[in-house]
Amino acid sequence: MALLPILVAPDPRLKLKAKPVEKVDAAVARLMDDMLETMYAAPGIGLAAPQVGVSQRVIVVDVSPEGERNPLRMANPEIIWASDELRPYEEGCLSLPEQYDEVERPTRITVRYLDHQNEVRELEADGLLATCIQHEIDHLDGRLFVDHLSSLRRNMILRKLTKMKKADPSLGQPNEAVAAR
Ligand code: K1U
Ligand code: ZN
Repeated sequence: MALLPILVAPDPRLKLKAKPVEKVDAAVARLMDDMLETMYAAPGIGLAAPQVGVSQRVIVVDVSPEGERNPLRMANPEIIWASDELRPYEEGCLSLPEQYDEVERPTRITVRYLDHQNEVRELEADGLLATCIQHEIDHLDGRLFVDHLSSLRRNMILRKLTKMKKADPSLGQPNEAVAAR
């Protein structure tokens, strides 16, 4: 398995709509495993392929408490039902380091996807799992959590990150650059 560099916004690759996976073959299953390793190392509770520069509809999620692991690997995830009830949650994002803000999303969802063995599955999710899956599917459509905020707040966060990247050009670069910090 391999650790993959995570892109930091603003980056045009984070704004693209990712392409559906035709089949979860060995290469896609390997990508899922590398993304999980990268997510656990970050650490994070989710990761979408565009965040590691791969424009494919693949996400991984694990919202288990520390010390437990229940990884979910999903290709072509689709929300087929969402509750009218919304819940606010203070979100973070590995592509927006050190930035947090409240986003409201449906409390409960049903998601259909292909698992790491190319089997079609459906999952009913609520709470943090539902929030995280929706955040990751947003990445596949080129949307970041800041796109749910006012343009004033979004631009403030993106300007801060532009400054952080200027001050530390290794942010979001491959691991050799991180190791050299
Ligand atoms: O997509 C991402 O960038 C990952 C992101 C997922 C997420 C967080 C919060 C709400 C919705 C989606 C993160 O994992 S940010 C880091 C984080 O939340 C966390 C890190 C360590 C322990 C617990 C949480
Ligand atoms: Zn994110």
